[in-house]
Amino acid sequence: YKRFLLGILLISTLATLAQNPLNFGSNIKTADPSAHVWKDGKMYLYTSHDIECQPDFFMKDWHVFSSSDLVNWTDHGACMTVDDLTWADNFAWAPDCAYKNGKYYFCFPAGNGFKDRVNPKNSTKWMGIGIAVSDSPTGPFKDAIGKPLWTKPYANDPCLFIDDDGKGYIYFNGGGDYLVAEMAADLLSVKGDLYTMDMGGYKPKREGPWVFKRKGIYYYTMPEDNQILTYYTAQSPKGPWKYQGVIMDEENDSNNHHSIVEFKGKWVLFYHKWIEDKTSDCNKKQRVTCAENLYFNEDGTIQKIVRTDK
Ligand code: FUB
Repeated sequence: YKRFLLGILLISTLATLAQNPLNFGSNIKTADPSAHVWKDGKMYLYTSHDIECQPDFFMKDWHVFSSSDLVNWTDHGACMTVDDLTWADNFAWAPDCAYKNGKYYFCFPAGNGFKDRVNPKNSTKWMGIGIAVSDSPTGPFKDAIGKPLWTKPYANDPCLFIDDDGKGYIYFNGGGDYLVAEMAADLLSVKGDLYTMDMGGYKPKREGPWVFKRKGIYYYTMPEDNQILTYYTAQSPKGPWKYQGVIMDEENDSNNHHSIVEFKGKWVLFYHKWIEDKTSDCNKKQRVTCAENLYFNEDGTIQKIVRTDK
């Protein structure tokens, strides 16, 4: 009888762990997860949203999900859409969120125009980064400045990092350089110039930076060549950065946007993977959010992660 009970326990544990892609309770396709653990100890994921069959990542809204155990998720719905903006009508791409002085700052890229792949000179596509604020981690978020933080360079994929001293830094994909800007104290504008960081001479094409701090070390992580997750470390939030290696290999020759956060004493990597959606007539740009445990070595280096279905 004891063995039978143990067997049942084992099966139910395995069933609970089998959770990649994360089960958000619907067929929604999400990408670019930015993970944060706020004051209530819950994990919050801010994601972009793939719309079926849209060309060139035409995306219209951002979503929030929360969980106390990373298995059972609450879908809080869209926290903002491009319809809420006066300065953009498309490209609701990879967002981030930060908390400061009782408010949540949703940092998002959006844009307009289109990319002409046949005659690139006819392209009108433009993207910038905005800031929206809410008293709640799940929104709704309201555009706080009514315009992008800047119009040049073209910018997307922001990571809004708040250091232990309360200073905010925005890292982003901006016209091909590894850029950072310090934020003003109210997080509603940039203080000073955009700063090109020293990456130690190693400069692959990249998007989706994610910065976090652990034991006094700053980690700059990114999908190198938009696909392979790699990381750098530094002693200051603006670098200089030292290349450290690969966190996760690419899969299906597709992009992989991620975030890394500590949750209940363990570190977790969130990322998206591309799937063939058999329920859809169109398999383009169908991404789903996944998670893996992430482990550090004694010296602060990160152990390489192999994708799992759990
Ligand atoms: O989801 C749209 C774009 O694809 C993101 O902004 C990039 O990081 C890539 O994941």
